[in-house]
Amino acid sequence: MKKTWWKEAVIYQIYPRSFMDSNGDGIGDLKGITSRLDYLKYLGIDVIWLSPVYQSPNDDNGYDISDYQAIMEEFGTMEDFDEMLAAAHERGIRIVMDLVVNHTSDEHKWFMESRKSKDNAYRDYYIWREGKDEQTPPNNWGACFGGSAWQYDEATAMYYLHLFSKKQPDLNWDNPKVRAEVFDMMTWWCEKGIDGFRMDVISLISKTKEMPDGEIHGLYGDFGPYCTHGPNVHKYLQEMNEKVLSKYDIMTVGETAGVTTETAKQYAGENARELNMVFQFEHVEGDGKYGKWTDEKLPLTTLKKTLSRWQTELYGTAWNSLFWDNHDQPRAVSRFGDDRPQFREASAKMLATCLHMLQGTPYIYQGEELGMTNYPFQSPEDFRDIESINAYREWCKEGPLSHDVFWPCLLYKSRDNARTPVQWDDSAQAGFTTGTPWIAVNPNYKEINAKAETADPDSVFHYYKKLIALRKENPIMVYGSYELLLEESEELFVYTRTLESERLLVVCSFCDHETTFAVPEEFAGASCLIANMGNEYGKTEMTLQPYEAFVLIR
Ligand code: TEU
Ligand code: CA
Repeated sequence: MKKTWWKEAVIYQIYPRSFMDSNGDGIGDLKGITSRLDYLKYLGIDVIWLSPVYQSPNDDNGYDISDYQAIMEEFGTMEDFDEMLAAAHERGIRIVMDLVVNHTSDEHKWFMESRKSKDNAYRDYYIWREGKDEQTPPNNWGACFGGSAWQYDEATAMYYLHLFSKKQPDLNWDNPKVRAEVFDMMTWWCEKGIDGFRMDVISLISKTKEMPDGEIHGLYGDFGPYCTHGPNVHKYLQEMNEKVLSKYDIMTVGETAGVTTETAKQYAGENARELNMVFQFEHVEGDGKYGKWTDEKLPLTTLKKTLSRWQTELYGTAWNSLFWDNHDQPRAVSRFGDDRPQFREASAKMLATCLHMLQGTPYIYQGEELGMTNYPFQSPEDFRDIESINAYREWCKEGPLSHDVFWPCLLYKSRDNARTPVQWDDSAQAGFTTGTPWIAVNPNYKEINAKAETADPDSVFHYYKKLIALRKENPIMVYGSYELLLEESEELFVYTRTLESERLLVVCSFCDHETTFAVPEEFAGASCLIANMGNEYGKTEMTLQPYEAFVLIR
């Protein structure tokens, strides 16, 4: 297995709107990020993945880009960006940009041209089709944020495709001009000195020519089989690699909705000449009852089965991205752990242990290192996210489910859970802004905040800091092979890692009561690398506390 810096790195995701506001307008910005780089340096992370900072009308908080080479006014200027990049590099921190090129904003100049007439030079930059008739779109596909995936456009009396909101028209990657524009834009950023790309829904860029109705999933037809891993996706990524990626020492991670271990090897195999790694979603998306919506936890055995399959099947041939949450998912501790006050810290540390000891590159989503929790939404008006707002309307107000059935699902899975401001200290608005934040601060900020946690050696923060440091000292954490133990246990997630003669035993309790564990013979007397509570680690018959976690090394 080749050794590379991005396999050894720990990545920290910043969602700029909610990270740190420097000028009191209630919106996080680039200067805010620069002001907190020392905090990230102290935590020990190597790379920042920056969610989009480009010019955008913010229909989907920056995932709808109207100019790829300009900074969103609310976030600052290109000078602020250059300063941030230089300040990060001075501290040895790399910056990976979000590349959102499955679609643009409808306010991008390409689309404003494209919609003008059928013979416009930019017409073929997007995907236009005739409707079945004036009232009926070309097919039954539903968009990810609700409604049809087709929008009728009066100027030319045709429909354009948008797999997300109607303000996010899909680019036509089959047009070589589109690919050339995207590759030039990427080169421009690479020349600026950025360190890589996280590629938004990159598995969707190639669509089939035929676009038949999809199987009904939820309220609409499923575009999946016709858009996911489409006919030319690998060809286009190889072209991107050849023309851009291969020329720079950068890292790439593809957000590949619908990826399996087999397709992951095509995108990110050691010799694939496409991407370095992909995000897979099986462990965060297998739980939906109504589309993605649910209020139920995955059984631990299912979670272990999924993660273990990824661990063993990619071993030696492709590389895993490890994450519990991101800006699209609820907070890790609320979903996979237990955010009740008596269990929050222990379960947050347990989850961190479980993830950072797996093989792959770990991603920390802002605030996860503090054990930040889901937000106690009170009413539908509390939501800012287009997905949550539309889903409430479609499933509940205009749809088949009662408020009482749908509300717990929204509470549990809304993307806004992850988007409340980072809790920096116990002053007003958690020190995020001196003004009024664009989305409410979680009321638990007086207890859960960076100031308190950096001062407390037993905090979740310091536990993450220790895990990150351990990774630098123990190549087995990065390169060791994986084996699952106690497959059938609904209480414990136990596995080993092996590198040459060295062995790790990772034991994580996922339950809120005491449980017993028999340490395998070979680890009797082994030493403890890290643990989230005190116990006697030389013993073989152990009683574990709720959410206890520890790692033995021999
Ligand atoms: O998300 C892609 C995606 O597949 C989403 O549907 C995701 O699964 C969903 O948000 C979870 O409910 C990416 C970005 O990460 C997301 O923030 C954007 O809104 C989306 O693409 C469109 O660019
Ligand atoms: Ca601001």
